[in-house]
Amino acid sequence: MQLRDEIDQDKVLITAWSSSASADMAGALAGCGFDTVTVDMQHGAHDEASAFASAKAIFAAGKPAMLRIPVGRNDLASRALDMGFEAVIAPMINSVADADAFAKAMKYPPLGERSWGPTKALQMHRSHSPESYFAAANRETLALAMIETREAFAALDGILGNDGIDGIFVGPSDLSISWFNGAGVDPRNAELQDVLAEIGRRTREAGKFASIFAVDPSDVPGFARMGYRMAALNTDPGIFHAGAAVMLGKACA
Ligand code: 3PY
Ligand code: MG
Repeated sequence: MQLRDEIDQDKVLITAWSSSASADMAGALAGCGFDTVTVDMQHGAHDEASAFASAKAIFAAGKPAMLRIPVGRNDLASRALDMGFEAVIAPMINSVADADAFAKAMKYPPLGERSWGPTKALQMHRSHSPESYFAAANRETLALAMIETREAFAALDGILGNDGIDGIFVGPSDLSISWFNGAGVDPRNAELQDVLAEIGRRTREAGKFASIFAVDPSDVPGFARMGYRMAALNTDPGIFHAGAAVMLGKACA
């Protein structure tokens, strides 16, 4: 599948973040030059219908679709793969047990307990027969565990040690809340950057894929030096605001 191919090339990928419950908007983001689009069911407005329609729209625009599930909704993780999403991001994976439960839902036996039924995925990925999809799915679809608390940081080696976890996705906002014991939301805090660097380095050393949410696009080159190979750039309202500011600035210059 497309996302695994691109990850294997070790490029730094940029994902758009779709939070408006609109497949049209998700498809439009896919046409804007991003490498992938992530549909957000944790904090975004998507429900299952808009998320699954978005997967089709993103795929139709030639890009791989990723889904962030709400906390603990591992049932939606396997369903997302059946609907053709190529990666699932699971928030608040704070322990080895959380990672195990997520990986079980994401991977077919012997790695996990994913149930067979990739009807829509097969419709999208026509190069696959049912047999070849089954053989490829555990490697080609990605389980990304969110590291966004002190507990998750403490459990990092155990989480990375699960063969069904392909990589991590860092949530720097929640991590800052947890790291500084609720003092505030401060994802760009200087002290936190060392923690982000350590997570990136240890993930690479474990041979796994490191990705992260960038609250500011200018942070991405630094994240790449820390070992991260995917960054999410803001949400669709944020992208609108930034684009509108540029256009209005030119029009009113
Ligand atoms: C965080 O920064 O906590 C996130 O979950 C980013 O989406
Ligand atoms: Mg978070």
